[in-house]
Amino acid sequence: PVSHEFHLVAPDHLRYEQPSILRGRTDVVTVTPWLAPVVWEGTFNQVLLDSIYKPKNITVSATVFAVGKYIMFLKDFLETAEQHFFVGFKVHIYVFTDRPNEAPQVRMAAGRQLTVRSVPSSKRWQEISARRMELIQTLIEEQLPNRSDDYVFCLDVDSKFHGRWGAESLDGLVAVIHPGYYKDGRSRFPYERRPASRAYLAPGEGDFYYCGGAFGGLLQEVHHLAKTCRSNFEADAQEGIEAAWQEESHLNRYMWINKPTKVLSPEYLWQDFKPQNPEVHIIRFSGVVKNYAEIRPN
Ligand code: UD2
Repeated sequence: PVSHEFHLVAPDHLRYEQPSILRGRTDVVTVTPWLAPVVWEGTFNQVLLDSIYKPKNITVSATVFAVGKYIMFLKDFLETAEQHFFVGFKVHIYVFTDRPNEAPQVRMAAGRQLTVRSVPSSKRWQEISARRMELIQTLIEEQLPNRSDDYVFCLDVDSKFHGRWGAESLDGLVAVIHPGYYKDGRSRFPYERRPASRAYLAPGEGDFYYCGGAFGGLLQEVHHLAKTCRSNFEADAQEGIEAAWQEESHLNRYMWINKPTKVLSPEYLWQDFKPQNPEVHIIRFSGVVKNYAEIRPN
């Protein structure tokens, strides 16, 4: 089958507002220096995008981990995903948990399915968070059909959807700007700063600080990312080193070398404790406030 990734076909009957190359968002940057779009509200037409992507009959998968007490976040995550995440598309959500019996029963709309997979528990939260890369890698190898135009997003469970997250986010390799650092200079980014780690970024390196809590893209792209981050993480561990922010540090290193083809603004991962900034016109997905001492195993 021919990949339709770069072949956007719109129905010719569709009428929508005339695009302009003179007017648009002026308060934010909407393209990176390597010419990847940065997705902000007001930069895309959702009706147009839906009518381009729906006929392609793609499946959008999502992975979410709910290990230990994090199972308590799963119900809200799944229920709000029903309301906002790729509504009208074929969606397959894979939940990884050590408590499959406690997974909530959530009614999924037609065309949407949920698969719960068992994973071992862990005593260290760092390990749970970091092992996700390994499980994402094997999921893509073993479970996801080899379809060159399907997508997967990997998302933190301690979060909820509040607004549309749809076809505008689709691309080869998709990273999300972390809401905590997007106004800072790169010297303040919490990259791994020890040269001994494979996640190391030197002063003067790095484009943005991307979050570990949301990333995605085409299956083969995410597979390459997960495999690379996993092997670098494990090689570091062999040498007794754990990157400052575990897999998030390795992801940031990866995205420095492998530039994302689309960048999602912090609309796509906000944090509930932060007041909404004026350039953020809509919060689509946001981390809930949590008490680390209560929910983490250590
Ligand atoms: C940040 C990142 C997170 C990860 C982490 C570094 C964002 C918003 N969050 O968040 O993605 O990169 O730093 O390690 O970018 N989990 C469990 N059970 C546990 C602990 C974690 O299931 O006991 C899973 C769960 O899906 C959770 C994810 O791992 O959403 C990340 O852990 P976190 O939310 O505790 O990490 P946090 O908030 O420090």
